[in-house]
Amino acid sequence: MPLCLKKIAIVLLGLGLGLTAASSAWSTETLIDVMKRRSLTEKDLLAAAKTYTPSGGRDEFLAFSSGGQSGQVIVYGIPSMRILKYIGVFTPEPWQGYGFDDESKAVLAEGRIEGKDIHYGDTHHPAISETNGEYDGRYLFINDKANPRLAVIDLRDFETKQIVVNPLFRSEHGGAFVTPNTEYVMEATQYAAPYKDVGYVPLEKFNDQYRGGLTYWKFNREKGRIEPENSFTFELPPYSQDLSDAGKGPSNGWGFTNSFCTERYVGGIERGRPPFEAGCSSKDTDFLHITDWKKAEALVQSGQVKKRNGMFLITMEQAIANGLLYLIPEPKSPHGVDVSPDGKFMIVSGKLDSHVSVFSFEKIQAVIKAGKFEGKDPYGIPIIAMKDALHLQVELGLGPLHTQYDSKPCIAYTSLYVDSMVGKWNYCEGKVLDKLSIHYNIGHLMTMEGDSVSPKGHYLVAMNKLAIDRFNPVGPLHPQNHQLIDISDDKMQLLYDMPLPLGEPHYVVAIKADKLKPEVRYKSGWNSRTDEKSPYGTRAGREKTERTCDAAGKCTVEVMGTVIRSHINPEIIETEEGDTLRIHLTNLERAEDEVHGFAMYGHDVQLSIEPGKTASVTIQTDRAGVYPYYCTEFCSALHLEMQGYLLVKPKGHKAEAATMQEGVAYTQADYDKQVKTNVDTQAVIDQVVAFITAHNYKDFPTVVGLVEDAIDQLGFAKGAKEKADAAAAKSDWQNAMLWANQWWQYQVKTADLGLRAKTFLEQNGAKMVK
Ligand code: K7E
Ligand code: CUA
Repeated sequence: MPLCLKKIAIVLLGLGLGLTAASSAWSTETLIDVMKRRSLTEKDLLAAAKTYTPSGGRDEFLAFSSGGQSGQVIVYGIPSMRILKYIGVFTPEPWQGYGFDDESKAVLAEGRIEGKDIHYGDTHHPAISETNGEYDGRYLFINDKANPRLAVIDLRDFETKQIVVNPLFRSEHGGAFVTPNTEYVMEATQYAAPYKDVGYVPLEKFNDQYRGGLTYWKFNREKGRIEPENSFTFELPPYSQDLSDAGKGPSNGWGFTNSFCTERYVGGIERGRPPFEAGCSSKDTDFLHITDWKKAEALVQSGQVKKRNGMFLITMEQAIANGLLYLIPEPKSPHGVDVSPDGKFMIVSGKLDSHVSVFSFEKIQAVIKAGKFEGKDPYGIPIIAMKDALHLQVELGLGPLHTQYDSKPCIAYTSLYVDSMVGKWNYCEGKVLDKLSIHYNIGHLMTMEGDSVSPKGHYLVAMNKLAIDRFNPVGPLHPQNHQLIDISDDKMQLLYDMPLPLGEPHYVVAIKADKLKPEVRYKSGWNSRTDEKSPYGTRAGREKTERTCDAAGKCTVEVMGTVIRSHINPEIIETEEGDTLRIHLTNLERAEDEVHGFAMYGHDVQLSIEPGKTASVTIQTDRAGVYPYYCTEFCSALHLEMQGYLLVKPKGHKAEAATMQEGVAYTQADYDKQVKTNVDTQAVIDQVVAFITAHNYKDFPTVVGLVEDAIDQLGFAKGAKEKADAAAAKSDWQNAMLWANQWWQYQVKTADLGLRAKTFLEQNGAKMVK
């Protein structure tokens, strides 16, 4: 046995976990055997122990990753790196019915660009809402670089609620970044362009008529929505503004946005001009833009700012005259600007410079107060000399990009794109502390709550631009690689590679999982996208279908339906060729995770109806035919039977009077046998009910939901029993047997819910109340 293996064996034995004898209880292979077989080292095992989360275990942090070009957000746990959800944001996502039900189609429609549907988004920077600079776990914002848009996701249900389109920009990058109390969400342009209310402007007029900008989107916390009418934009020079960050602590009220291509170069290879990349990197410095949003807000409120295309636009002249906008040279082609947790420093890295630059907010303010500028840019914006604003610079490595903060004071981590490394350093004293190689070409990096006033330390995730050979090959398009790094010691330790099979994620934010309070069900009949009761919410027994025709003879069939284990009500929908069909389905369940789906042949219909939700879909039934529909979530033992037919009748079709053909003829004996089963089942239900009611089940919301559903199902059972009894009284054994069977189906669901409730109570320490 090699020494290191022996050591592990001793440690495990010390914990009462024998490597040989004791472990054989569940495995004939010992830990040592597995290590040998899989060529694992002691270091591997240690790393595994730090990330492995046993079955049923929960993660300490939840990460929200940009889904890049997928237009989605990826949710995963840390340290397990298990993916939990893809949230549809700018892109339809069928599993969630996003972009398929009428409610979410309305959200996506908010994101139309100049009347066109956009079927993707290029998401870059997620941001969690903050209260006093701390992540509060209520909302998530994310930007779309390609079509300047911002989305609001509610973290109570992880659904996208709103998309706003920037009315001026034609590209953006510096969003979403929130101010310390989520008063505003920042969104800055990337590629300068004429504002959207102006059509064509030749590139020859770039300096005069192309513009950048920075929008502060006003967020209404109570409503959980952005208010475009109360938002404002800084007009900025046609530099390529890049990333932003909001000040905090002493710098609260200010925003920081860096830029590249302040050369204002326009390429044109086909015209014989040197490409953009040559002309956009010729100067040694670009500009960090500093904006005073508090003063700007006051200026807007004073009524002195005019709206342009529906957006308050603070012109450069206004911003200069009111002292709202300043520039500081920053090293060549910078990419990140990250405000330190105490709000005193702004760290900027130049992609083409090996230094990270630490700017001091105090020094910046001193220059502004003294009015001692080194000059003006071509648009008259005052320039603060770099030396007057710098705290220090550190030579960290090649291609520094983004910086994140540790829970320990003055400690930062910066991604080194060209070196493919993470650099750990002290930004107060300017000392390099540690470097770790990663694979390969890191973009952003992220520490736990690393953007907040109190980063939580523990872990860092490196978001690498290339994965190359890290994973089993899956064709020329490789997965992304997020690498988990332990930062709790002085030396960083690489723990885990996670392939991310979606888009090119840019930035990620992670929050302590216990700050999130997601709900498990909606209030009954709920429109989850508007957060209001749906006018189409339907209760059990109130299902109905109505056909109405307008004066022009155009008819609409409106279905107010319900879904519950294990049927869709209605099971038969009839329309006439040419009718519009509107189906509204309410999930009557309250039990956790009892979701029903709804898919229909030939109509691009796929809904996700979570407990309490009402989802609607509108289709044109323009071809006569038979269209099966069914539930798409395996919701119960009789899930496959959760089905129905849409019958689109030809115009002028005359129905023949006929009874339904049935496959089996039932006798009284069949009926009696079924009734006996039902009586036995009821005895089981009674036992379970006795157990539940003898305990303090009302203290467990999960169980209360299950019990409510069980009571519903039992009520339906009673109704079915009455129908069975009535048919039996008339010796109609066919219907007596079928209703007796339906009575039993309801009992089975009742028993299933009851047993889930009982198990929950047993596992969660419920107490006897009698
Ligand atoms: Cu560096 Cu869009 Cu933040 Cu990509 S960005 S890495
Ligand atoms: Cu409901 Cu399957």
